[in-house]
Amino acid sequence: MSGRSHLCFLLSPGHWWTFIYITNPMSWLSAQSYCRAHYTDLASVSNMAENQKLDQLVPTAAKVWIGLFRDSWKWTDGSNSLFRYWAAIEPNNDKGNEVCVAANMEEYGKMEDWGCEWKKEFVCYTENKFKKKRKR
Ligand SMILES: [Ca+2]
Repeated sequence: MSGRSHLCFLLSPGHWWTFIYITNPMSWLSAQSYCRAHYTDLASVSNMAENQKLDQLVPTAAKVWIGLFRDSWKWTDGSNSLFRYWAAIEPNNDKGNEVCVAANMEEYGKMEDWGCEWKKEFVCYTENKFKKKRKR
């Protein structure tokens, strides 16, 4: 299908994680709704290894919504990861109105706060605890 691509990786033994890159630009809230309806949520990026997966998946010129937003910075999926990878001068809360976070792939996924109403491509995730496949 056009409009999306994805990348699966093993988070820990038996624990798969998939990032799904959605190329239809949406506001952060619409992107969150879309991810929750079709996958688990907007992507949480919890460490440099996951940031590198994001970097592998999303083309360099893109800025993509991820699951981080300001409420003293929280991940929308409830993850308590303290990983932050801010770009220089970010978060700057420009015009006092920047509550949602995009990863700037031109800067290897560094994070920038943005007004949530901007329409951007985004990355969802889904989580699969590995089930042993039985051969039939
Ligand atoms: Ca900013």
